[in-house]
Amino acid sequence: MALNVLTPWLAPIIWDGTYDIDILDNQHNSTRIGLFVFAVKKYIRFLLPFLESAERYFMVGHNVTYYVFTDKVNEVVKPKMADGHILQLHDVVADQRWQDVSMRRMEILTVFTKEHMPNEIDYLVCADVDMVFNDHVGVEILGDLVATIHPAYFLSEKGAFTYERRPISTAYIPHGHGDFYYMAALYGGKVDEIYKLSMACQKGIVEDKKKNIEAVWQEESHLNRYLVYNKPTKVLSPEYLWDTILPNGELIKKKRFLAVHKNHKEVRN
Ligand code: 2GW
Ligand code: MN
Repeated sequence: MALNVLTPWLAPIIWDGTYDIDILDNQHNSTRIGLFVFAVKKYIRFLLPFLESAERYFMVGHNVTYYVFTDKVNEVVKPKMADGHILQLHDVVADQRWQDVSMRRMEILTVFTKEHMPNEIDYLVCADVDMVFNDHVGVEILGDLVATIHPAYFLSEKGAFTYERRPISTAYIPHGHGDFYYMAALYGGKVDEIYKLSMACQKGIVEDKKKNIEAVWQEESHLNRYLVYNKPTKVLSPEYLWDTILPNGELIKKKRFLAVHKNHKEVRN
C-alpha cells in the first residue's frame, strides 16, 4: 500500500523517480520556503549539524528562511549559508516536561503562520531537529498540505497504526479510519494550511489538557487525527524520513533525511 505512488484519494506519494526536478525547480524559481525547527535545552547540540546538512541538501538554489526556536539564542553557532538564505533566531520558553516541549511547537506555529510568515514565505516545512539531511530534499516536497509516512509503519496494516484510540481524547481516530501513520518529524504546506493545521492541533492539545489527558504520541497524534479528516495533497515516502536502525531499509533507495542516534537518557534529562 505505502509502496504505491498514489494515495486512495489520488494524491502523489513522492519517491525517487516520480518527479522531474528540472521542471519543478523552474516552476519554483521565485518560491520562498521556510524551515521551522525547535532546539531547546540539550537539543541545541543537534542544531548546527541539522542546519549544515540543510545547506547541503535542502532546497538548494532556492530562497530559504530558517525559523529556529531556542532557549539559548546566544549559544547558536550559525552555519555558513548560501546567498538568499536567512537565519531567524527566536526565543522560546523551555518547558519542563519533554512532552510539552514537543507540543509547544504547535502553539508557536499558530502564532508565526498567522503573524509573520504570510509576508515572508510561501511554503513552510516543519522538522524535528534530531535529524540530518543526507540526500536531496527539494521543491518536489512542496504542496498545499504535505505529510510523511512514518518509516516504522510503511508496511504495516492499518490496525497496527499507533493512532490515539481513546475516544476521550480529541486526537481519537476510530478503528477503520485513517490511511497512513504519519510522523511529525517532517510535514509542511502553504502557510495558511499550516495555520489551519496548527490551530486544530493546538486546540485539541488544550482541550485534552483540560481533561488531564495527553494523546499517546503528543502532537503527532493530533497531526494524524487532522490528516485523517483533511487529506494531504501530497505524501512523502519514507525516503524523506528514515532511521538506519529500522528493518526494510533495502526498499528505500534514497535516505534523504535521517534520524540522529542519541543517548536518550543523556539528552532527555
Ligand atoms: C526532550 C526530552 C525528551 C523528548 C524531547 C525533548 C526535546 C525535544 C528537547 O529537550 N528539546 C527540543 O528542542 N525538542 C524538540 O522536539 C526537537 O525539535 C525535537 O526534534 C522535537 C521532538 O522530540 P524528539 O525528536 O525527541 O521526539 P522523537 O524523535 O521521538 O519524535 C516523534 O515523536 C514526538 C512526539 O513525542 C514528536 O511528535 C516528533 O515530531 C516525532 O518525530
Ligand atoms: Mn526526533
